[in-house]
Amino acid sequence: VQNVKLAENSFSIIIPTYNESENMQDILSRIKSALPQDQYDFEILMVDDNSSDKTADIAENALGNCGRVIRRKAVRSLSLSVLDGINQSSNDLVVVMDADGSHPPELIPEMIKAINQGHDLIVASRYVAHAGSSGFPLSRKLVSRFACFIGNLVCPIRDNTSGFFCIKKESLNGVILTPRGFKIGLEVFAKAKYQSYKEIPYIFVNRIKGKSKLGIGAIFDYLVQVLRLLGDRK
Ligand SMILES: Nc1nc2c(ncn2[C@@H]2O[C@H](COP(=O)(O)OP(=O)(O)OP(=O)(O)O)[C@@H](O)[C@H]2O)c(=O)[nH]1
Ligand SMILES: [Mg+2]
Repeated sequence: VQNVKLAENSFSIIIPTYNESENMQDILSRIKSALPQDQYDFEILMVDDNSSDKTADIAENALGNCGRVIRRKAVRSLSLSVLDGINQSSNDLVVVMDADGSHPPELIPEMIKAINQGHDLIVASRYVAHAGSSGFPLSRKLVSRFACFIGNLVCPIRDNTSGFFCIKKESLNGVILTPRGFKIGLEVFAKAKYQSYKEIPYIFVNRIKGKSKLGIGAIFDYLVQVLRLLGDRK
């Protein structure tokens, strides 16, 4: 049957934002084109950390009835923003992705399909066959590879630093997430209770507009996070 909205095609898209005004229109129009409203039933939750460039206002206008903006006023944190979004979402299934165009929303239908085939967690991955990244300098590639290598100490997912994933919220029931810094993905992949997961290949495109928020401190936070997750396993 075509053009029938299935209950399993209902989900929330959580997008953390910090000073992404230049990327708002693009990402929202790509999401809307990738997910025809006669097939998918979704809400978009942009979780903005009090951006100074009016990201939240621009997002609100562009969203229309497709979703809403959660305006955070507390301590700035990408990870806690994603958790706020998950907590306030009204569907059992959530997709988490970046706002800067690095994560192609055109992959979402494939992610939802894989969930409907019985997986609890889908990770959009740069580190499986037919995947990769474009526009990354070698230094950034090496840091990313190394981060995933040590991330494998606490979870089997190859692209375990991915910020583009889809998860059934029931996998997080009773799980206490205490992410530090940037990598909510690693925290979720290491702690969530999922029976089966799948990594789906995609090409990560380095941001074209706007500024990176990833500082050197993020690397330190990441190492502490991995050590803490290792400690939790003991
Ligand atoms: N709410 C919130 N969102 C953030 C924060 N820092 C970054 N973001 C958003 O999280 C996503 C990922 O941040 P990026 O700066 O793109 O990090 P990255 O992809 O690792 O690095 P670049 O692509 O090089 O910038 C983007 O949508 C950002 O706007 C934050 O402190 N709070
Ligand atoms: Mg980015």
